[in-house]
Amino acid sequence: MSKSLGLEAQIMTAADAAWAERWQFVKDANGDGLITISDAMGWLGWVFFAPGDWLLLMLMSHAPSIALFFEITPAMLYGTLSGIVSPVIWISLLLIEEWL
Ligand SMILES: [Ca+2]
Repeated sequence: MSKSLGLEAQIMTAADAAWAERWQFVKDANGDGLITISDAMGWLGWVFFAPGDWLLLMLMSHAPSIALFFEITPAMLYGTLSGIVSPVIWISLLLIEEWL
């Protein structure tokens, strides 16, 4: 097995684990043991980053060679790239919905 194929398998395995964790909604977003208004930013972040995180996870799971080329890892969920991609997708979805 070449090094590239081994890395692709690793990123796919990591993406599977990250996928399960990413789509689990946790009410106590800040982990302080209470559900309060302080968790609201976590809830908003969970929704806001969803499209970008979905795209990153799909690349890691289904196109690992592309994910490796762009150095995309599960650590990038909720990160800068997802923060750039997510609003573009949200705005596109809103525009598409408006045109329909
Ligand atoms: Ca909390």
